[in-house]
Amino acid sequence: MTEQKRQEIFDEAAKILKINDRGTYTVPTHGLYPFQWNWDSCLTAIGQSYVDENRAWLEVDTLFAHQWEDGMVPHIVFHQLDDGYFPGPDIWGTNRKVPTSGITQPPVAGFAVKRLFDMAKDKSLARARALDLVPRIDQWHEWFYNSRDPANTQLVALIHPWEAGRDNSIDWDDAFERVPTEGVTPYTRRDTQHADPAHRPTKEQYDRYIWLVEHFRSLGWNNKVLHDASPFQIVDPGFNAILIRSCADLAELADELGEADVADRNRQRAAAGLAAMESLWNDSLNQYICFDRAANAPVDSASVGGLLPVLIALPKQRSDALVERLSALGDSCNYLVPSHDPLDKKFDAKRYWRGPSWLIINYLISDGLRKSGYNDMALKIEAASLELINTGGFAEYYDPITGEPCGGESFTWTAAMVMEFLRRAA
Ligand code: 2M8
Repeated sequence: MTEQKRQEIFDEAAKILKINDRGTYTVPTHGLYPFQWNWDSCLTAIGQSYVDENRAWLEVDTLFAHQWEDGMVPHIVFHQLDDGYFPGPDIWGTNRKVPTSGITQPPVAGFAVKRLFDMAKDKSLARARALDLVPRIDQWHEWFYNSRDPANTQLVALIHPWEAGRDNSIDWDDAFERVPTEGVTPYTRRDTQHADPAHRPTKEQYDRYIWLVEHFRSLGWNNKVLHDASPFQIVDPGFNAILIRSCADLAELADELGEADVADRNRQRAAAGLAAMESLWNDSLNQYICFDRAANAPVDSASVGGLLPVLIALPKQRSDALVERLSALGDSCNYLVPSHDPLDKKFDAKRYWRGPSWLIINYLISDGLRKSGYNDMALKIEAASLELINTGGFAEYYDPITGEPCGGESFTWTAAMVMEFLRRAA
């Protein structure tokens, strides 16, 4: 790719961040997602720091201004009413001054804030902002182990697929059967008015998403009871890897800032989580897999969640195996990394998290690969990502076989990740 082309792509990415900027937070895309999403914002801040460091810190600050008293950081903050999205604040009923959802999302904040700090040109600004955020991220991490790991396994469970961020992954299919579809208050979906319904979750899946929301709402969003009361409890290796990596990064950052207690606590969490991750290894699929805690059974499903542990300091034998897996996936599609194995009969190339490639996932995976020295595979994934952008624009996700852009357009976190890919390719 020529220098001129790279500059054009960078400028386009910066334009998208600006278009979706609402002053103190950024929406994932106009129309389809009109509020602030948790992991979108943290990853977006990394892109924003290329153009305006102060604005990048503000993005994360705004999210943490809505942290719950118990430590949870909600998955959506409904800053302004907008009936273009369902389910809105009235369905969540969390009863907060600025309404939020009542569940969380992958905790990338520790990872992202460390990255913002490392990238910062204005070190005194970075120090001040990081010092303020570090204890709050630590509190969120503590919340996870208190609320989502009652038996002290050192692995946390999700209680709603939206928490994973991989909303309709094949990983949840069997466990989701236990979530009723009856008794849900009638509703009108809005997502299918913005995006192709064939690329979105099904009606049955939406019924179950909403059943869980109404169930948790009936329990007053009390995190002391939600985990045990949920028929859906999944231990996702991808989600746990993100938490472990964020704990490790927060520990390093806290050390640099002289916050020894935070550093120690998070180092311990990362070490314990890393050891526990081994229980999710599956020899026949040659990758990590989910564990269905409510059914007390492993989930035999080869999704990208099981590859995300490359983000953490795995034993070499495991990371070698995951690189082998990535290489095999590269043989069965044109654009790494598919969210599900294309050879599986349930693979669906265009349906959201059941097959398509997502650039945020590519970013996280290639970051982990580079950190542990697998540069060739990292380069392959970064090149595929830039090719997708070059031919398909800044989409929400892409068909990994044809490269066709799917879902929302002018997508914020896609743009932010591209800035990082361009830097690495420079
Ligand atoms: C998607 O999820 C939301 C619900 O949170 C939705 O479909 O309505 C997911 O891709 C999620 O990972 C992402 O954070 C969100 C906003 O981009 O959209």
